[in-house]
Amino acid sequence: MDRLYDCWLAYGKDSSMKWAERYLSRLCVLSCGRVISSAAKELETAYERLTGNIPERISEPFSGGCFILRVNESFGDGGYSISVSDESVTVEGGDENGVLYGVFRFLILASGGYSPESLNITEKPCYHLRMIDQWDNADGTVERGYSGASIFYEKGCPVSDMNRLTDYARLLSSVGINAICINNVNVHKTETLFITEEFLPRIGKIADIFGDYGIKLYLSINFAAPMEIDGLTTADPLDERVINWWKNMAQTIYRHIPDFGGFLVKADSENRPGPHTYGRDHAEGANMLAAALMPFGGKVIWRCFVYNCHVDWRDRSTDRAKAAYDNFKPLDGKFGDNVYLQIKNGPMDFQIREAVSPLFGAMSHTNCLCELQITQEYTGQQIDLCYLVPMWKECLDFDTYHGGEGSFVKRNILGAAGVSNVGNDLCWTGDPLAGANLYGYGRLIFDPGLSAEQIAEEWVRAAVTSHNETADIICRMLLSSREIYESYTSPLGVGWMVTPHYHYGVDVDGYEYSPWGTYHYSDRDGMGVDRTKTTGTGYTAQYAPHNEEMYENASACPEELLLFFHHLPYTYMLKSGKTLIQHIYDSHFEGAERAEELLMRWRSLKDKLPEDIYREAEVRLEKQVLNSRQWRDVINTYYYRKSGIDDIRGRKIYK
Ligand code: GCV
Repeated sequence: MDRLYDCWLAYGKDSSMKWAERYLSRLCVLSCGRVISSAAKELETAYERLTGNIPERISEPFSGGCFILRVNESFGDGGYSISVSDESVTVEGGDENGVLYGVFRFLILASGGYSPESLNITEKPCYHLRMIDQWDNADGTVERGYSGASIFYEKGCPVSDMNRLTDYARLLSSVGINAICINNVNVHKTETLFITEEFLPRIGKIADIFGDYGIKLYLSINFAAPMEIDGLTTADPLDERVINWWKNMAQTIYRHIPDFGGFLVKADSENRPGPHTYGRDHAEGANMLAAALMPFGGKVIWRCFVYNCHVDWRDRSTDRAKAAYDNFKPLDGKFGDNVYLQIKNGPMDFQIREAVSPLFGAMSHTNCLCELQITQEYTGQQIDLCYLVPMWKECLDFDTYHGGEGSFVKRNILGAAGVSNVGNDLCWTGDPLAGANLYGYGRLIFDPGLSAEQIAEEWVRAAVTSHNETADIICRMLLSSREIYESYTSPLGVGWMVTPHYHYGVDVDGYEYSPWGTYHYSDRDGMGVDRTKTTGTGYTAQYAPHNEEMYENASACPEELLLFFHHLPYTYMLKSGKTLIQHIYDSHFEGAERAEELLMRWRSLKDKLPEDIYREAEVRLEKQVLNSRQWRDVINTYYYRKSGIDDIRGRKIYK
């Protein structure tokens, strides 16, 4: 066992574990089932790691100390209660998953140094769908993966050694994840065949592993599969042959995987096939698949990341931010009961700062999920430190005002899907500190009311150190990291300015004249995208009136989003009393300084941290310092050259 590999399930590496002897030496399992068996096994693993012994299995509670597991339906699906007394710990779950979640919760917190007496906890998940999306490909690569190769596939096939997948299932279920889609939404040739007899036996084995931890398996499908697999001449969702093809396919899948979750679909997006080819809309496409899965209880998760990626930058009237709403709002209420629309948190693409998607709350007659990106595509690629929970909370806490004040995104959705940041690196997430994002995603969608601070603290204590002062410093590093990353990258919500395709590092005009629709429109006088109704693209009108007004007027618009909504002169005066150009200079100088401070703070902890965790993170923080300097100098020089305006503080800008 290895500290890096174990992540937040590193029982007993750190602190005194008297509680283990007291509660874990006897195990009393009063309900049965495959997920409860996993819960019991986890307790055995923990006890063995802590003490070197195996707990005794007993059939009745024992007053001299024991750990009791049972199902008690009153706690609801996935809900649980932990009761700690002098003699015992009792975990009762509303179902088997609830028991497993309660066990993990106790173990994570107790091994993070929280006293067992403080762990009388009753919790219930806020959403019934808590999903992870893998962007893994059959050839072993991971699209937007920064943590090594896929743990699911190698050389065109699903892996046969299930040990790593079992440990992944443990990590995910320990934070309440109950669904996983195991292949990339961009479905290529080999993955198109995953739904066929050729691959289903092997996919079924993976489903079994995750099923043992209460996690349902989903597959991303290719909308044109009937043509590619069986040579049909069409994939038209209203064509009888196509309808029957998918019905037969559903039967085949469920024969192999009786608890199969369903399909995840990226259609008519970034050159993927979809119903538009046949003059059909997204509802017609999704409902056809949903009807095939319905008899088996399966779901269709249909992505709203639909936009034209072939726009002409000369045409100022098109706006990529408007695309999802334009495509889906007219279809509200037309989707089947087992269809879920998966909406990215923002209308563009997982930038460090963008507005919240106007689709949330606007689709009041449709099942909606929020899609969050745990993998740090645009947010530092697991090199630069960026704890994402504060950003996700902003989205979930956003008041859409559809249905009046208090219509928060978190109340408009039925669950979430997070794009995984995991690969076959020893520590799973490239940067060990990026483990906080995987942990944080699960915890946050179990209970969106949790604070970013609490989640960070839990994770640091379980995964890095339970030493109070050290844990506190790391928490503060995490909590400041998003702001730091934002301050040295693209300013005030305008986004992008990254190296095209690769998306790490600065290239201010990299996408400026490209077909992707991601522009900042900087000229000699000013910058930003005018998305107002009055003079711009009209995007603001996609929000409920309260938010529309807020975004429409530059003076009411939250300043961190100013350039997302407005094109403004460099001399525009911000509320801080600084001009826009001065803000750009200041934030970039400060951002690079603060990145360096992160490194210094980490170095100050060298002797207090497990060596391997220290080393892996240090290398990355060093790279972050260089990256932040490059961003600082390129952005400052670029805007100095455009505007001809000096930094009033006379700092070094390369001219
Ligand atoms: C999986 C962005 C990413 C793509 C990703 C796409 C999506 O465009 O750069 O790699 O494709 O989003 O979410 O479908």
